[in-house]
Amino acid sequence: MNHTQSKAAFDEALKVIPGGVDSPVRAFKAVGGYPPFISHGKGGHIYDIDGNAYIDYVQSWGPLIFGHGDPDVEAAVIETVKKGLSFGAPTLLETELAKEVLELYPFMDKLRFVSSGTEAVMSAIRLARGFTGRDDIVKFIGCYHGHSDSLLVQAGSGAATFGSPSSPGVPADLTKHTLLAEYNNLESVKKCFADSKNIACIIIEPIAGNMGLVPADEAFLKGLRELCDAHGALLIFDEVMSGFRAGLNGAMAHTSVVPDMATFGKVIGAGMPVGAFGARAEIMAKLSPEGPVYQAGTLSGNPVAMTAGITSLKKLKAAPELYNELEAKARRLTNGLQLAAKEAGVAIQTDVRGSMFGFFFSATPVKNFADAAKCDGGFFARFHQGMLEEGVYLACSLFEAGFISTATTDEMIDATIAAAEKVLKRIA
Ligand code: HOZ
Repeated sequence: MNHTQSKAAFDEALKVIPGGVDSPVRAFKAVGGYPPFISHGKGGHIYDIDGNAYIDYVQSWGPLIFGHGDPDVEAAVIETVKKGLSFGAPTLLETELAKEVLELYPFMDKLRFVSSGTEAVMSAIRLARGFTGRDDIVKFIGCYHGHSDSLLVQAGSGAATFGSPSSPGVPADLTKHTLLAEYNNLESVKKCFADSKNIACIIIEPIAGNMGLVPADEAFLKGLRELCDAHGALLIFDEVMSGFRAGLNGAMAHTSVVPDMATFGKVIGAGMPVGAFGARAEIMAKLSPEGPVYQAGTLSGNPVAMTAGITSLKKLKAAPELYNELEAKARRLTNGLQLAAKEAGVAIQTDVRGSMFGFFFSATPVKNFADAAKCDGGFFARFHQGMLEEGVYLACSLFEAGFISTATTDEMIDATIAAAEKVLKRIA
């Protein structure tokens, strides 16, 4: 594969943008080499500026459940664009998308839209603190909830990838209110409640996608619910990654545990910048202008973004069987990866939740960040490089999940498995 144009483009970007990218993971630092610069995407493929085609399992880190350039989303967005890009005033579209989401998450009465997952979680935490009148929060090592100060503590995703899970620039005065616990380890959460009587909330990715794909055990989630109830704290499900991905109602399709609040991003905007957070009316009533907890955004509820989200959610609701098909495809892929690894004598763990999949080159199951961090990053990097050269675009860190879209065909998956067989045999 020729990468001449991408290399030149990256060198040029490095002169004017830190690391050449606007979000760190994109720089491919963890896997080496130059990141392909993307010219366009169509269906299950992306194309770089050198003309190389890749089967895309990143799908813009999750939002594109219908793949690139879905004709329905595209047409609806274009119609809305013609009416105006932004008004900073209410439109009918916000109410429409709110109703679409609330119908899928009956424990929530109200929802507020923001412009990113980071904003959604940051605002949800403020609301939880305002509602309970408490300052401390419990977060899990390896979960990533965006890059706001309180949450950038032992975080997954890019923060873990670059070895700075707790970032400089975040005052210790702020992070002292973030209590850390181990994912899937209830005792570690009990210890937090023993240490502090000031816990406003537990925030968790019920299906973690930022330390690779690591779902929470049902008994663990039930234990969190009980602890929150016993101590008057709120349980927040961060569904920025799993929302409308793990199932039509996200992680709720996989657990009987009902949280107090949920946060969203990615699929809710179908590729446009959107986030949202919601809860029952009593909690949302504390939010300005109904209540005193302040939160705002000029572009919040942007009409173009709302349109993309409405079109996407309506399509998903009209064909909920899509989730079975997506899951079947994800399993076809992970089963194939398992066979390819076995043939090459490489240990692998795989998991699937709806259209999300994950794999770890590990001989033992991965239940938390410490397990994930034991995996050989160098081996992952060689696998990633090999797959890229075979035309398969995987997330460029072992601390990320993969995504299947409705445009990902069985042929693409079989080609991916064939590529994995070749690469694993070579690098094993
Ligand atoms: N938050 C995304 C999912 N882990 C990664 C995308 C990014 O950091 O740019």
